[in-house]
Amino acid sequence: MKKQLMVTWLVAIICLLTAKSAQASTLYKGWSYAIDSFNDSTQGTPLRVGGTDYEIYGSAFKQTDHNIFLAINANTPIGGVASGAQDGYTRWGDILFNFSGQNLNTANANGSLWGVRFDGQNESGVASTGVFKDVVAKSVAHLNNNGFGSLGRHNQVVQNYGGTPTIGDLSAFDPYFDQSKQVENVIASGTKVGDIKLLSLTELSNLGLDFAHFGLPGSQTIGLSFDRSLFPDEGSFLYHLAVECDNDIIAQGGNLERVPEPSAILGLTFVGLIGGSRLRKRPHVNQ
Ligand SMILES: [Ca+2]
Ligand SMILES: [Ca+2]
Ligand SMILES: [Ca+2]
Repeated sequence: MKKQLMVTWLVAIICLLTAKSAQASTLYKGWSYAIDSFNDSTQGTPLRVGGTDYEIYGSAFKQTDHNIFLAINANTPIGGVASGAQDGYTRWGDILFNFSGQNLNTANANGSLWGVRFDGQNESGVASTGVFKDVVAKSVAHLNNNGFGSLGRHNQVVQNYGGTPTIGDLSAFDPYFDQSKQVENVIASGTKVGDIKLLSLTELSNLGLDFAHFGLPGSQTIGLSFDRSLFPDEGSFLYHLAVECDNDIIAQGGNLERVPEPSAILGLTFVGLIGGSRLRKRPHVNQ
């Protein structure tokens, strides 16, 4: 029994180490941070690169027993900025979570993405803000004045203008994204599972969020939360978020940890008690 227990613990420790090493994000005061390039957004004619209204600097993720928290540091406010877009504004896309381990094209074709819509005026295909499952995503970049036509072309132009394109935890050229097309940035369709709550700067600060620690200069800090139970019980994920025009994109990887249920804790205690009593009895059996 002791040997079995030791093997179980070793496996658990190895799994934990493997899971941690797979994350490129930085953990600080309970939040996991992804930092994006400070100079890989584009805007306007003549073209400006870096530090524009669409610049995304970083994002952060936090899980507790009851909530999931997400935060973004960028220059685009909720509600967007007036632009040459067909609807007159370039707003935020939706946050698109992938738990499948597949690249974005495959997961999207399977309708297995999850989405979080927080900008109620954007060009998402769903009617309200909230958390959505069974999501198929689409790109609205072409409707929002993106003349680049593809992620690869945008990356190239940023480089030509002296910028360094990245996608948060990922390289700008990571095969997760299809370089030959504009990246899907809003929910096309999905099933709503619950609501989100937008958080104030004070609430975020009280939760330990600290973008300043990483020197992020974005004029906007956006934060939201939703109930932990809305998301899958466990598993590693990658999410990405772009402005509607795809003129900057960030991605962050992480790991959802299963929340121990009170009954499971009681069960473990019970097993432990039985195990303990057997161990104590063993010397008597041997005698
Ligand atoms: Ca950026
Ligand atoms: Ca728009
Ligand atoms: Ca970027």
